Amino acid sequence: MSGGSDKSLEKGSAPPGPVPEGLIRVYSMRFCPFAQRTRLVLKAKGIRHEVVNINLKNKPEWFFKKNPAGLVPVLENSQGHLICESAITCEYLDEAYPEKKLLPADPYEKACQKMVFELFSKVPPLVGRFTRSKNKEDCSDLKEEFRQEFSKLEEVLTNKKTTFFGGNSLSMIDYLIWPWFERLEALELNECIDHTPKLKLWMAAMRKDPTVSALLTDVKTFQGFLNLYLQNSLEACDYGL
Ligand SMILES: N[C@@H](CCC(=O)N[C@@H](CS)C(=O)NCC(=O)O)C(=O)O
Repeated sequence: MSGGSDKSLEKGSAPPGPVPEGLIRVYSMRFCPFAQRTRLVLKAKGIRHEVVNINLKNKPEWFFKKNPAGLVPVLENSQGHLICESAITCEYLDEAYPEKKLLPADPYEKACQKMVFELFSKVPPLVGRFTRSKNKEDCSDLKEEFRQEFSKLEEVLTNKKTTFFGGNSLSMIDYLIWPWFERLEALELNECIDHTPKLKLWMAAMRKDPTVSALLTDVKTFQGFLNLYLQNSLEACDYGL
């Protein structure tokens, strides 16, 4: 069983065999924020799982049979069911493994989590744009966009008067949005949360969660990956191994 730090499988590699009974597999990439959502949920719920890392710059041919879009994360269970799209994988895990529920049972509370998810939805593409434009142009416009998106989330915390987005304890929505906040420091975007003190406190509280802290990537390693990734290096996914 792999915990997630195995080298990635690439073009020409043999496909992994069927998933053993009692285990679920996630196809992942160590630095992918979407796959991190799924890994956080697997870990938080204590689900026995294995991680198969995929080299996304040099994908194995067989990976398209797991997800025709060629994206991670993908879940595969011992019945051969395949589930892709990070938010869908997380909801699936919460339903298929009902112990330690991360989503609220109450329909209104669940709807509130989904509304926060929508409110957050501009952040991942913004991080993508920022990552690609770094060092190439002045990023003050993008930074202003970050500030605007973050103030929408600050407002949620202000109105709710809770530490986390679903209440006073950590729940699904916090895990779904966390991976992009974890990367702010490595991207040198920390200044964008200077005017959102509640979001800052939320980040500090998140770092203390045992699941979050177990899956943290240190800043230097992430920057090392990013550097290779931006040069289109085939080795980027395995940086630091
Ligand atoms: N909407 C997808 C996005 C997943 C995604 O973009 N994953 C990236 C890695 S962070 C990927 O697999 N990229 C491979 C590619 O673009 O070819 C989800 O939520 O799962």
